[in-house]
Amino acid sequence: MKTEILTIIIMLILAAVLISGCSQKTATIAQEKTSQPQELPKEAKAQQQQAETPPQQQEQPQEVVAATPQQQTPKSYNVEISGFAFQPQQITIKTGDIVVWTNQDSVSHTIKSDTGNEISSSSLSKGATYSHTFTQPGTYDYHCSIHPSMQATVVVE
Ligand SMILES: [Cu+2]
Repeated sequence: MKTEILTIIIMLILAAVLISGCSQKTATIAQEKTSQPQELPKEAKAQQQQAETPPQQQEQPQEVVAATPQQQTPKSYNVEISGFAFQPQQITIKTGDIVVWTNQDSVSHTIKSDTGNEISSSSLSKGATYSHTFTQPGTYDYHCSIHPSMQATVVVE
């Protein structure tokens, strides 16, 4: 009798344990199912898409206004050598301008800087020319090496 009762009790306990175990299992499964939020993945997806799509930049290309440098085209100035004199005796030009000397005398002349050798021509016979481009501002005094009394000046601004 005692063993029968015991076995019944054990069986009951086992059954109880099994039932409770099963119910617990199902309960956890149900919990797992319900605990998975169904809306979150959508939101996450939307956020991802937002992150992936590059922000539309409304940057309009700035108009590049090219600064037009006021570069003056070099001018050419004529100096006549006539009557043992430079004419005009003084000229004022801009940096980059050209001076062209033309000997009108039947006598040969030269054009030489008083100091330095910015201006230095060979001996110019009648009709010959000498030209020089002045790239640096300054006052350039010059003379004829054959006739030192022939003196003149180029002022470069
Ligand atoms: Cu001379």
